[in-house]
Amino acid sequence: MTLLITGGEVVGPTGRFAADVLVDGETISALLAPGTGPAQPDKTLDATGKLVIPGGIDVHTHMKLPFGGTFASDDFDTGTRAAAFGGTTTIVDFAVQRTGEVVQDGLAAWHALADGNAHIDYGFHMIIGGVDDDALKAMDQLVADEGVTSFKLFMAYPGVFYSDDGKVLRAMQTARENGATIMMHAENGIAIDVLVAQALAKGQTDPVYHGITRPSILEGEATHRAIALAQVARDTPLYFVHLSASEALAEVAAARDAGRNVFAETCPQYLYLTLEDQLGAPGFEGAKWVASPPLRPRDEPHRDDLWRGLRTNDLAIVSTDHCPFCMKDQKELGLGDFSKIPNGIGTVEHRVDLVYQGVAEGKLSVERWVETIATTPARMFGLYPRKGVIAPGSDADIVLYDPHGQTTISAATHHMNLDYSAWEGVRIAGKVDTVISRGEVIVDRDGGYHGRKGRGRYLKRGLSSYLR
Ligand code: DUC
Ligand code: ZN
Ligand code: ZN
Repeated sequence: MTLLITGGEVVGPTGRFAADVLVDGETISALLAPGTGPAQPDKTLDATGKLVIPGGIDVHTHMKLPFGGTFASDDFDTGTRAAAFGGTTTIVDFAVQRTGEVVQDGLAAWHALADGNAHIDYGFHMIIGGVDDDALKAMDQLVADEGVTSFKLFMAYPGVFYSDDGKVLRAMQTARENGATIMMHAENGIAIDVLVAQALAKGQTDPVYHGITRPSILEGEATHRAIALAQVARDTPLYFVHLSASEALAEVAAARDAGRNVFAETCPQYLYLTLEDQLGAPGFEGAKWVASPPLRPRDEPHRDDLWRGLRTNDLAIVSTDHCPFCMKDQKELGLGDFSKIPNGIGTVEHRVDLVYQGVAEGKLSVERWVETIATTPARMFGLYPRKGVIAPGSDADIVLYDPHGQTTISAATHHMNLDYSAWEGVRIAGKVDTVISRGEVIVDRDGGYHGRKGRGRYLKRGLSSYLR
């Protein structure tokens, strides 16, 4: 089966250029001068006026994450189908080991959730919630045998996922030996828990206090501490997830300027939304935007700094931290006590569009958009060049994007299993036109869906391309 994509503008690591793309089966076989492709391919797609980009790669999702007595509302079926509609053709989800659990059991549980259910290809990181001798040995085994080459640690959530500094250091030392990347949730959870208890004692129970009790300086402090610990662990590769604060970005930038193996991502919610406008919405509505780290104050420089960080590569990637909880029966668990609101926002369907809106507003170049949503995620997490680039030999994961289209986000039209949208009414000056996964058109120009549950494959990942 050959597919010829004609007339489009391909965007890749070397820039933007007019080319036709020839797909043979599941992979890209050639990039051709426009009009020079085979006369009779099995199928042709006209991409005139469209950008032809590698399928989006979201390296931070939480399908079915257990949290606060409930589970994230998207599973691998609903969540990866929604991702496909939004132009994302690969996710890397977080398998979970909690204190006292066997790491390999957590990984097996995640395979059981995904196997036969995913619509697009997927890999796993592993959350290590209980660092001990067995967990450290398991990290070696996952890197060597399972294609899991990155491990998330939490400096937040004492009693749930939290690792103290000694545990963080031991996991970093292990990663330094086996080549893995440590992914860090950097917030000072011990101090935050004190502030939370004090707020609740004063009767401050509304969702906005979730943000007020997690000040940005405590993300900056934890970021600094993690960088110091990684230095002690002989410069372990360290990747900060969901970076939200100027103070944290400054720490990352300083470490990178000093030549350290430090990287970071941010998420759309931190680029656009604020503590006052969303988390501070009247009544309980702010619960829709309770996530950790929290949305930051409107009048502080965080959002501008994050966009700048994306331009300068101090922020390498935009992922979503997709962790949806419905208002009904889930977010409602925290009525009258913000600390019981399950933490998370659902965005897996909208990331490609939301970062493109930065292009439309002149904040990012088209090339940088593609790097931050597809190419760098693939390189950072051992999927390149199979994913993240339009090149001969790569998987034919391709999105045709219409830079002249319009998208309006709404819970009425989204595909996530979520009874509200954190992005209700947001308009994007662009549109996902056609989505191809391993050579198969899974979303067509009219929004028709041709994918199916179970077609997505597990990806064994290699080590980061950014390290020797
Ligand atoms: N942050 C969230 O908002 N949800 C799940 C885990 C996390 O770190
Ligand atoms: Zn986190
Ligand atoms: Zn997360």
